[in-house]
Amino acid sequence: MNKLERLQSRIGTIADCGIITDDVNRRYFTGMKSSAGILLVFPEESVFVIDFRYIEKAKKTVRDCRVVLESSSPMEQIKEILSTHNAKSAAVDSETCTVSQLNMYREKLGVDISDSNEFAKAIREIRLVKTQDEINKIISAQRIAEAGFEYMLDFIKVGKTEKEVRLALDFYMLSHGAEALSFDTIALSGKNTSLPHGVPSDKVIENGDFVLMDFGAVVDGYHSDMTRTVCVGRPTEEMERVYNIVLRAQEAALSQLKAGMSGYDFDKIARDIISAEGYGDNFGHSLGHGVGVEIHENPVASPTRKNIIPENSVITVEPGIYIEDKFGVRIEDFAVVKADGCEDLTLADKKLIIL
Ligand SMILES: [Mn+2]
Repeated sequence: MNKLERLQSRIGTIADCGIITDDVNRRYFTGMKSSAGILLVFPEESVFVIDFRYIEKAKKTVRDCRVVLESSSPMEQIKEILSTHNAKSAAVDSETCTVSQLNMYREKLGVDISDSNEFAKAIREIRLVKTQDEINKIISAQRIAEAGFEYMLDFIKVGKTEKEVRLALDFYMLSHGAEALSFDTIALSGKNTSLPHGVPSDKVIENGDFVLMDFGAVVDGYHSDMTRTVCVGRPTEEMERVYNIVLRAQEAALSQLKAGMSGYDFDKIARDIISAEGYGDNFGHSLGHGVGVEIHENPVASPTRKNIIPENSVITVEPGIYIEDKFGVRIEDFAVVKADGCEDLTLADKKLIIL
């Protein structure tokens, strides 16, 4: 079953039809990027209503559902499609449908509109488990990011600013096959590395600085995510010790990751190692998150979540230690979860690199 057939097989227990209108889920199920369009999911088929700007491409590329040109009165058209399928009810995706869309459907479509979380839940459960094709796209994105990291090892020097590092890395990824960046690249140096999600500034890299880069590339809608912390010049004894604690926590978590484990237990592996060294309060974020058509998706690995990490999900492993006004270290890989372990998708070196 393809992704859309999996959703079609579940829609019947939720409503007679599911309505998808947000860019991410529409692209996930149709395989086509667009800024408009409505995907109607029925048990027996799905119908993609798309306007003139996209119709030629949709007819050529969309294979898993019927493609229909949007008319000048789309609500009337959708009402008609619902009636040919004898649909008496429809469900919206409660995570992305706006209140005004919901009101419009209730006013114009003439069927019962369900705003329960069931349809959203079904979509997220399907997205949680990746197909090999999705994993291949994620790997392609990761290979671009890693090449960018290698390039940066030559680029980073005393005197460059954080903004220059960020621009060089972004330019590299975008000119080597990335269709977009996974998120605003984080490039920090020295004291600024203690800010887990700091913003690149005009600060100049100095001798003895850590440089932390958190970045990713997007290929065919699929994201990658990695973080590396390197040192420019000699690190202090404390910097080296903290780096190696984070590395040990990261490698321990990766080596024990396997399907069926809870996000809580997975997070705890790294957190216990960091806490035992006295840095528990300096690791103030969760260990990991899912990655796919969005940069943050399920499964989550955090001290507050008991969700199960299933086979063939993709999750980041990113412990960190942040010491205010001094420095921070984060090391992030991401991996495909398997029944008896995991496949690390990140090949870049993790030993402390001194430039
Ligand atoms: Mn991440």
